[in-house]
Amino acid sequence: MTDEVSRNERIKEASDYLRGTLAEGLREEITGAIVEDDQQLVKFHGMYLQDDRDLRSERSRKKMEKAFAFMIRVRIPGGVLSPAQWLALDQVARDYGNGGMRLTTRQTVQLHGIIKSNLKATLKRIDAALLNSIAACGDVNRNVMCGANPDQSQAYAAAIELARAVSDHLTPRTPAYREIWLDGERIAGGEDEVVEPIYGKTYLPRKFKIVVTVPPSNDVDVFAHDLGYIAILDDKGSVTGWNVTAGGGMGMTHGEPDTYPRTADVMGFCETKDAVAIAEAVVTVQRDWGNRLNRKHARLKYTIEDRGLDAFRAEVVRRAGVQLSPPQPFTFTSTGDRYGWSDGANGRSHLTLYVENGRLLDRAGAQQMSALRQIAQNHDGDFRITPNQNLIVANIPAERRTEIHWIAQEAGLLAPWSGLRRNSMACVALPTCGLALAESERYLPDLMTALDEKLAAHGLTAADIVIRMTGCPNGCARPYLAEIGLVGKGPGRYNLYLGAAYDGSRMNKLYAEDLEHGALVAALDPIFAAYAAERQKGERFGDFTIRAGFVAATGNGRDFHANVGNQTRRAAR
Ligand code: SRM
Ligand code: SF4
Repeated sequence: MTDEVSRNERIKEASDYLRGTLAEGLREEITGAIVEDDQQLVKFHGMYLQDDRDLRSERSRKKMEKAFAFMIRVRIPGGVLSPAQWLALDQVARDYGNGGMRLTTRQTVQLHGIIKSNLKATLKRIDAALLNSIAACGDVNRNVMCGANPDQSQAYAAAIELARAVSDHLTPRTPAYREIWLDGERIAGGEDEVVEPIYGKTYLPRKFKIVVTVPPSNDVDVFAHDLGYIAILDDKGSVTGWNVTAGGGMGMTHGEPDTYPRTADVMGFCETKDAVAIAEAVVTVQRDWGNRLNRKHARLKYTIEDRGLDAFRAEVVRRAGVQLSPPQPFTFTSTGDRYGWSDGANGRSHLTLYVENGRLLDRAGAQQMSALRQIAQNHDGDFRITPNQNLIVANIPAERRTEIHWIAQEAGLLAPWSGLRRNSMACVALPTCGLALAESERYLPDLMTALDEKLAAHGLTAADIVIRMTGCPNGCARPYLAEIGLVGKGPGRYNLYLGAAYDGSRMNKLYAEDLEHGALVAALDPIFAAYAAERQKGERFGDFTIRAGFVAATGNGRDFHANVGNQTRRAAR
């Protein structure tokens, strides 16, 4: 490590609050790309420059520029959209994007395939729908997630209110977004602290992620995020306050044990009135204490590991000017979604749909974009994207239940029987993700078909087993919290992790490396057989793989890489 701040720090510092040369770059017609420094800055505006990796070699052979296009990630706190907003995004996706919408693991929508000359028009349409993409990416607080479980409407109302309050409070104040994308007038700059009172000129050392959840559902995977709020309920189901968690994160790099996924610590309990002040204090401590030299060591999880939780908590409490009392008891039961119909308030109902890997498209036999458009056109409730890449059509009046059920069924949006599929997630990976080492979204369905055959043979078709795949170790589908985690190592090859807790409280452990399709199925089949034959009543698959000695249990932080290969029992490979 050098003593020099990382290149991104210099780019931020020189950017004039995220302007850089983006406005000029947009006018440049010779290329579909933008210059390198602006590629970093545009993330703070919710966009990534990408290219279609399927076309790379052909275009290079023809000496053509890469097939550049942008991905836009919309900011949607708690994943809640009105029907009008849904329709606006659907229209934009078809007019300017690749025709589909990608529901993400953090409750947002990504639109892929938007060429540079259409960026402004796209963002103006998004703005007209009262949405934006400010800080959906970049070294700032990202989209704030909120548990989407529709069962507890009273507590959900408190949770979404907190998620929105935190999101609003931590949204960057720079007018750059309005100036560049919406043709806003340049507002005369003020003093630094007026422009960005919380972030300052160089924003945060790295991305920052916040979630709010209501037990017993841990659908947001609270322990995977920088900062989390767990609702504490009284016996009438009202929220009395929040346990605060800090220091979770999933990213790591293969072969670099100094990088590791980490589950968050529970720091203490706060009242609702203090929750936003705590968020600001956590963010500013990370702003000042976080590592700005090495981006691979810059997330809050490393700050807490380096400084210790006690010192971190003391500084947060000092800056917030409020107390954190000891954490209160809570119980999580799962990280999954509750599919199908559930009753809401005022005689209305919610329908949780299954969206395979979050990808919505009109395909032969499954016209999913069209189906959801049809539902939205007559809907006066709302849409909620779940943290598992699924979608809830919320607040449906009794008279529309049958029609909506039928439309969803026709489009293949009802949950399948397979317990594996119901509990699956895969990140985008190829062809758009520049960091992918292997396929993910395009491969997991085929792998699950092969695994489902094996599970059926062992009578486990309906067993709820959490499986997640990513195309690289960055962890975008939170694979280290899956009972079966699959992480891309190279083309067609994956590392296999086992032993996470079903409720999201414990990470998994590396079981086998570099497996291709056949080897993956062969590695898992005997473990399924053992699970079918030897599991105890109610025992989850992840817990079983530890008890049966296939992997050691993972504790926290650096322990993720410890005790790999110390298993007492290995399945034949
Ligand atoms: Fe992610 C980078 C996609 C959730 C950890 N992530 C990327 C990029 C932008 C690739 C890049 O930097 O060039 C991917 C764009 C792919 C594409 O073509 O669209 C990408 N991440 C996604 C999404 C779309 C996955 C999905 O299939 O749903 C998720 C969008 C979330 C959102 O709406 O905001 C997504 N990413 C996550 C999560 C899960 C979460 O937050 O709950 C994680 C792990 C949690 C965490 O942050 O620790 C995650 N993404 C990363 C990392 C590793 C960060 C680290 O600390 O090391 C990167 C790479 C980086 O930041 O350097 C990354
Ligand atoms: Fe890309 Fe890796 Fe994230 Fe998958 S996990 S979307 S391959 S960065």
